[in-house]
Amino acid sequence: MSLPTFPRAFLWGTATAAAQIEGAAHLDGKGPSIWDTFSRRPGAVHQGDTPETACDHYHRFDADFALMRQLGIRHYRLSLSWPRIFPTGRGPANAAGLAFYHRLFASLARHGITPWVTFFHWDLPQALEDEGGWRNRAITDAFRTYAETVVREYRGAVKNWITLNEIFCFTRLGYGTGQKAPGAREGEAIVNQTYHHALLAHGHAVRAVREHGGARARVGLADNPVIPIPIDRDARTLAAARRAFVADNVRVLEPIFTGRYPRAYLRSAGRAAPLVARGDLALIAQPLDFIGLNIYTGQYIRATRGGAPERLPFPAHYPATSCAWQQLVPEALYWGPRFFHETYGPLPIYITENGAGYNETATPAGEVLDLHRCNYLRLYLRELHTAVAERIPVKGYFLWSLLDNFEWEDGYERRFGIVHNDFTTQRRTPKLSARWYAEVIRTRTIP
Ligand code: IFM
Repeated sequence: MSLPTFPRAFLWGTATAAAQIEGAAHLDGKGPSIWDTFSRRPGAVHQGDTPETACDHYHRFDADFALMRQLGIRHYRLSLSWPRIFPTGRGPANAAGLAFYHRLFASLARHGITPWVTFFHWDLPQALEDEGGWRNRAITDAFRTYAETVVREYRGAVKNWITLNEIFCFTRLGYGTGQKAPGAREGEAIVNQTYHHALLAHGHAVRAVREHGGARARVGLADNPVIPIPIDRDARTLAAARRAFVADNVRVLEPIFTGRYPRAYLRSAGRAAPLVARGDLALIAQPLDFIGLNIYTGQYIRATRGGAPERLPFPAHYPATSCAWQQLVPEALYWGPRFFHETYGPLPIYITENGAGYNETATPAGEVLDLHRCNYLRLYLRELHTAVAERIPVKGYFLWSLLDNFEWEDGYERRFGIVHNDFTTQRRTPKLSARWYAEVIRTRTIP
């Protein structure tokens, strides 16, 4: 039996984020981020863990990139730390912060690894939060300066830019439910406004890349849409799932890809609808070079009698990773790209995150035999292969994550790495899944 084989041009990478791996939280002039502050709030993060040291990647990136290279990983998605570059969010840039990323990009180049750089992956400078954070439209000016500064600074090293990571998480979960930093619990109007300000920041980053990034620069967004999974292939079920795809992702994908908030959304939001100034939607809806989809799970859908989507709850004991939100739904890697493509057209798609959170330990012999992660990846990548085989334009895949790291409110309890990290010694041990992924990359097949 022949194994599913990916095209030669398909990119394979891993992904990380600054606050989750760098550590050096107060070194070389870095300012505090909202995650430095939030993690010190009693009860906010598992066992009071903080990003203070994390994987100490700040001092170990060279060895980490050598390991990536050994595994055959040639593409790397990382994020810049805004408070490392602008310690208070505004004012003069921190020369030591800028120099750190120059060293890091030089090391990537030496190892033959291409960077994919996210401007913002949740570590907002605390000083900007003190001014209201994403609630305050003024944040978008600070973001514009930050984006222009880093694009000009690194245009020689970086061609692939990603504006923001998972708008839903740092707006709704940061300002609505309070489970993520800054841990606020605002009403719907403010939450909707934080989404809108995030979209404006996205627009500024796109503009910065177009104006200063050089001819070969490309830019996209890393979004984590809710992925509806039709429970069967009946035409009514498919239509209901398509409707759910638009409705459940309306705050981000519609304004970016259609240049408007749909009337139905504005009507249902009522007085909680975001305040939109003239020119905002043109800024937000500038054309992108690709979309990044972060996909971990999905939601099964069937059609009601009237054809509306009915979202099916997961029954007890439905298989999941050790994260409560991460049910195993491999088909999400098929339906996510397919619904995006059918709804918003022929943009290249990258899976900018996919992976599995468990809490495994090493065997007495020191191996980490993460069979569950290998299995998860195998099932998901087979589905992705089907999408590619059907000519949905998925061009690459970034596995989350290279290393076990600071998993936000779950602290160091939840491990997503294909490389195990001992947070006491900082010893890196490739897990079984790292070897498995290296084989996928080498053979372009899913064993
Ligand atoms: O660790 C996170 C990442 O920062 C954003 N996407 C989901 C991952 C796993 O929870």
